[in-house]
Amino acid sequence: MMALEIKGQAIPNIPWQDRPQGCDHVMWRYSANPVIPRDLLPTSNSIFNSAVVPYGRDGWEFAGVFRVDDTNRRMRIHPGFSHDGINWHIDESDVVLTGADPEIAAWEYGYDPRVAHIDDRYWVTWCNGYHGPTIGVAWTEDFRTFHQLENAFLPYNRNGVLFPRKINGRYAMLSRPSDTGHTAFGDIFYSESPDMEFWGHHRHVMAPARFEESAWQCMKIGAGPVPIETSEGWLLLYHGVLRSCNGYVYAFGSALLDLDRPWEVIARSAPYLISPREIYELTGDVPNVTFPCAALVDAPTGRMAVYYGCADTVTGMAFAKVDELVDWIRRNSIV
Ligand code: BMA
Repeated sequence: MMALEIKGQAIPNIPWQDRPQGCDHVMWRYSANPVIPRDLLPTSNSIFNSAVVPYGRDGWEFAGVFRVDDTNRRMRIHPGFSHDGINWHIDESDVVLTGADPEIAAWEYGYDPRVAHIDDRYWVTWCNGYHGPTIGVAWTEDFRTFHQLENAFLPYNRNGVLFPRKINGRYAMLSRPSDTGHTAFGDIFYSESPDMEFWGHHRHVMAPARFEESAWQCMKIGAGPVPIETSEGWLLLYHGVLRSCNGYVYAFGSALLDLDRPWEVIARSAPYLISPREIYELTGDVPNVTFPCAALVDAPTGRMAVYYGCADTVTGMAFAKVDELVDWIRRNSIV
């Protein structure tokens, strides 16, 4: 095994479960999945594609923003807090956004949030309704008040994911241009910004894979959790979609991106890490969906805990060791 350095903080209390006996997969599911049930709130229809970070404040150890679809089937984002990263206290009301131009602030819908801790702020990006889906941006220090900026891109765009630090002096974001519907295409692009408002320097990162090579990611792909910085490159988890005779199937895999030029792909896994298999991934409001939006990493041990939406209904967790994962990507790369 290579000596891999992980740039990030220690999370000694990271949620964790050892790889089960007899399992030889590089990533394994939490045995008590799902960790967040659909009806945790009195008015929730489903709680899934959600993002968490370490947060040692107000007596909590972790905080996050959660995709909560309510019983009107409106898509909303709610703050949540946890002592152990597994049992969550999610606010009944959705996030309070302040400071935006009223034109932008008019709330249509918000879903699939990600959170990046950059310097002393937690930056939230999400799929924000503004004449179609685009990328909303806000920052918070306390997960109570969220300061909203301009939308990052023109519609239509989804899966906006910030890097956890500036790259070459600018904020950096991955995103996936799309359409107004259930987009049947999609590549991952990279963009830079000096101020989190104006985005440019757009670069192509990855297209869907060739069907013959890696079918689970042959229709569209989109960035998942905030990338993890390692000495081998940025470790990216991303979802990929296959169109079966029964509809879309959402699995996820991973790639390594160049540290200084993250639009250059060093390696990319041909096999998936997780694909719908368990009953809570196979059945729900949208069957056959595993959709990662966050990963915690304890830098000293390389333990990684991934949060992923299951069948657009509940939230599950999976685990891996970062050094084993990087090694696995390199050994199974289609690049
Ligand atoms: C995508 C997004 C995700 C969802 C997925 C599967 O377009 O809406 O939130 O998990 O479809 O329905």
